[in-house]
Amino acid sequence: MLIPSPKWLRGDDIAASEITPRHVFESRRRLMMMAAAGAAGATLSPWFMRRAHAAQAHGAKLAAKLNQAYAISEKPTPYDDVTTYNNFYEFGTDKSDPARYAGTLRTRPWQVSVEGLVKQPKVYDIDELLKLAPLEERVYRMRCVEGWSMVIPWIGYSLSELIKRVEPQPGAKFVQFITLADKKQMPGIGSPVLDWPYSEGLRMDEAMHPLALLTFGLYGEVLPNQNGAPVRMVLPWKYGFKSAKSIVKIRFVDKQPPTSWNLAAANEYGFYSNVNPDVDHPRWSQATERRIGEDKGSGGFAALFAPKRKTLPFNGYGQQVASLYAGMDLKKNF
Ligand SMILES: Nc1nc2c(c(=O)[nH]1)N[C@H]1C(S)=C(S)[C@@H](COP(=O)(O)O)O[C@H]1N2
Ligand SMILES: [Mo]
Repeated sequence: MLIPSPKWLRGDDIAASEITPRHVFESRRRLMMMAAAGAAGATLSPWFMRRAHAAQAHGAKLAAKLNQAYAISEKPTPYDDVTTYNNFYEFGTDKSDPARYAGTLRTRPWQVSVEGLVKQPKVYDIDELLKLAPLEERVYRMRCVEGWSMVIPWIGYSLSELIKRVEPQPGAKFVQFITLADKKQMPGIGSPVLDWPYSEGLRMDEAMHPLALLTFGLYGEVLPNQNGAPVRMVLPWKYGFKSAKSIVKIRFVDKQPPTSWNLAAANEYGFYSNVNPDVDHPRWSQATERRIGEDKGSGGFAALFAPKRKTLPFNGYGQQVASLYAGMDLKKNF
């Protein structure tokens, strides 16, 4: 077990491998990977000892006009929290792993294959996809299934813009999103934490909803690798894991597609995964959340000491999206 030194607690960016003998460190990592299987983010040591705090390098600027319809009064989460406290299991299961290890991801050249039941299937080059529709800045609340939340100024355009162009066939009922799975670029792919490639999905009407954002940037810049560069989904009314990162395939299908977290633990992670304070996770309540960055202190204690907030149905987007689920039992269809 790692014994925290004061330096470690201050969050200085020391790899655990530097202060623990290599074989101990590696077996600890293996244990954590196993503990994480079936638990989005569960690990053996408290996360606050592992939070990366190094200020993050900034990416290339990405121009976009703020869409006032999606501007909210809540304060955006600081950039350094958004880019160092991440879930991206392809780079490891610690919150700090993606910021540490995602530098190996090559985001050019990059293609996204839009395929399946569409009249105009096409392999898009990322730079063509980026220019398909005007980029907008939208400030969305994000709620992770683990009980923390952020407010992030994303840049992208509605996924519906792409869907309209590829002309779905009448048989297309669902859309599947598939992440890159390359062992050489993604150290986490070597561990069987999830079924790779990471797969997610939406019903067609959900995918067509204007809130569903095909996302290329945040905070006025291209997406940092750890946040899902060069293109990801952002679905603010659903738990964070629905928003697949670093997408290489968008597939139109007739049946509900398999999704990675549902395959890992079907009783814990449903296909819909709409944010719902009334449906608890089998192992914890979903009634409240802690907003990352709202703590008063400094160092690595952001989520621990941030005040609790009430979680809202559909993460506060009920007015826009509740009608998609009219007549459905949301306790069964969690
Ligand atoms: N490919 C892939 N996409 C993913 C994940 C992942 O592990 N792999 N984690 C999900 C989870 S659990 C969350 S909360 C969000 C986190 O996005 P962020 O790090 O940009 O805040 O990404 C989601 N998308
Ligand atoms: Mo999450």
